[in-house]
Amino acid sequence: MAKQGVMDPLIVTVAPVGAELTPEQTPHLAVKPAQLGDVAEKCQQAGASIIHVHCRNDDGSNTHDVGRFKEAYDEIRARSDLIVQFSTGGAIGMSPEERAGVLDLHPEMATLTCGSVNFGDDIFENSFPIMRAILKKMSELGVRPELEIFDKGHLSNARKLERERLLKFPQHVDFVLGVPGGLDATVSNLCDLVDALPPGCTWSVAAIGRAQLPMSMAAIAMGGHVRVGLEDNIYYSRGKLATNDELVARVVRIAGELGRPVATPAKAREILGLPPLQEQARGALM
Ligand code: KMH
Ligand code: ZN
Repeated sequence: MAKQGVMDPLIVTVAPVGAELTPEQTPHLAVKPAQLGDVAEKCQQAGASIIHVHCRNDDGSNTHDVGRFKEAYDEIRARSDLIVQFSTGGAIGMSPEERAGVLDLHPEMATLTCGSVNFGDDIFENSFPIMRAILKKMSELGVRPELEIFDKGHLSNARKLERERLLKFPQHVDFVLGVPGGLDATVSNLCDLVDALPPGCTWSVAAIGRAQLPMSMAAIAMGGHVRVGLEDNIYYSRGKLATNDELVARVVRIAGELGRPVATPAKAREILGLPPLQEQARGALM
């Protein structure tokens, strides 16, 4: 995995859907697979290289139905080269088996949240048995994890999984900051987390709500990568709803001002050590 620096290409992940957002909150929530395809195309044009995928039923409710994820994948792949990263976090209340079921489709990447965390009034449960089961399935199926870190102890948990030989470092890590119940989205917390990373890891920041823009700017300046999108923040500015591609375009513009080019999906695969798309036996998902 490549070492990252302040002039290196920036990987922009777009997280357009999530599990918490409702269609009542924004008209820009992609509910149908074809809408996700449209978002993927627009976000790749704007400079994104990874799409983090959750799916919805037509009525907007959450689903981790494997068939729905396959439809979403096909729509995304028909209209973009983006690295497709499935969520194994799902929604609060989903069973671990349901969350991990989408791995059967052999996506290039999927998330692994590295510990339980308060999540508003709920608990996002990621006990060691849950993490081990998801990770075992990922390594059996050759799916690359992105480690989701909501709190500093999640890094300790990841190291424990490494000691258990279920995980090898370096990995690509996403710091999810500002979730009510998780670590606050501050630059000093981010610096602390980056300092605590095992050598060679690449990292990005996903900050919630109005912290998304300033924390993205900090990550760009520090040589990290960024995640934007409606899963984490639905506003472009105070009171003005955003589209996913507008949020991508803004961080790309800011990165350009700071002298950081944007990674194409092919470049992002190279940085992350993923095989090129054309070499993947599963150009279409199984
Ligand atoms: N919706 C959250 C409970 C992930 O995608 O891996 C979990 C989540 C993390 O969004
Ligand atoms: Zn997610």
